[in-house]
Formats: sequence, C-alpha cells, structure tokens
Amino acid sequence: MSHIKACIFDLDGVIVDTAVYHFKAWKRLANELGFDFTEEDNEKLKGISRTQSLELILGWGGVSKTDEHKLELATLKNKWYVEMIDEMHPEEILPGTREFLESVRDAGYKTALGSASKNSVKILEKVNLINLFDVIVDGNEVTASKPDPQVFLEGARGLNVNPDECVVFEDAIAGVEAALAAGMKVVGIGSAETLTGADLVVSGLDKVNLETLKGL
Ligand code: B16
Ligand code: MG
Repeated sequence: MSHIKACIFDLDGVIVDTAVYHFKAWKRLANELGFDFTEEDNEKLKGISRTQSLELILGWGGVSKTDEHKLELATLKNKWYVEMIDEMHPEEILPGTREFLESVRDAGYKTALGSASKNSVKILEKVNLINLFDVIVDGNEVTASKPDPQVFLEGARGLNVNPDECVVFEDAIAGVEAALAAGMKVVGIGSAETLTGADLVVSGLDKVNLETLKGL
C-alpha cells in the first residue's frame, strides 16, 4: 500500500520545455565569445544551476574569465532568457501536466515545485499554473544544487510531510539522484537508459495518473 502524500515536480523538462530557451540564450553568449556548442552538449546543462552551466560552457570554449566577468556573462544570458520566457503562454505547458496536477490535488495530495531555476515563479505565472502549487522551492532558496537533495527536502519540509511520503517527477539525471538521496520515490520523465535509478520512467505527465501513485 503506497503511503505517498505529496508530489514534487521539477520545472524545466517536466512542466514546460524551457530548455530550448536556455539553449538559445547560452548559444548566443558562446557565439559572442567566439565559439559554439552543440545540442548534445546542451543536454549536460539540464537540471544544473546557471553558474555551473556557465562554467561548463566556458570550459567547452576553452575560455577563462575572472569571477567578475563571469557574473556579468551569467547576468547577460539571463536577460536574454527572461526576454524569451516573458513571451511564454499556457499552450506551452507539456501534455497532461495541468490535468495531472488538478487530479492529484483533488485527491488530497499536496504539491510542490523543486527546481534549480531562479525564474520559476515568473514561468509558472506566465503559463498560469502557479495556483496549483502549495509550496515553491527553487534556485533562489537553495544553497546546494541537484544532485544535492536540498531542494526536495525543503519541499517536503514546506509541505510538512516526511521525505519518504514524497514522489518526485524529474527529467534530469542530477535531479533523479537528488530525489533518491532525499529518500523519495522518483518518476523519471524521459528515457530509462538515462534516468537509471528511477522507480519508474515515463515519457511525460500525460502517462501518469492516480493509479501510478498508488503503485509506487
Ligand atoms: P535559471 P529545472 C533548471 O531548471 C534547468 O534545467 C537548467 O538548465 C538551468 O540552468 C537551471 O534551471 C537554472 O535556471 O538560470 O533560470 O536560474 O530543470 O531544475 O527546473
Ligand atoms: Mg528539469
């Protein structure tokens, strides 16, 4: 018998596909610095923080910068990224997301967001989903990025439930590792080859329902 009481959702790659906007903004930055990187490289940026992403990208370009300049570059990338997410609308919500959120809330489960992004509130407002979350924990609150479990443990704490009463929905391997380290169940969103360790892997939230939660 499942004792799940709460669902914690990653944002990018689970609720909306903002990865495409991150990619465009990072690519623009890399191009201005005189190099390029591939969509394959971009996969490695999923779920990790803005500053860690910048470090990886500068490494790929063989470019070194002072800490002050790195801050300027991250700020510039975020400005371009925010210009794009400012144009987001509810049609960009990934299939099944609103329906699943509404059904779990109607059934009495609590809901939280557990994202590395510092822009999560803006995105949830733009796609009109903010009211479906009891608690939001994101990159503004945490001091340690995924795979550290902090973001999900803070979510459980905010919801007043135990970690083992939570299931996390996550598309990035760093996020699956964070959820497992938190002692939570994990539903991977993506491919089972990549998301090893997840209790279940599906292609999207349109493939899960209340029965899925009971089976965990
Ligand atoms: P920001 P998630 C993550 O969101 C993205 O997957 C990752 O690519 C990004 O670097 C990170 O947010 C930080 O985003 O620059 O907006 O603070 O998947 O944890 O929801
Ligand atoms: Mg993600």
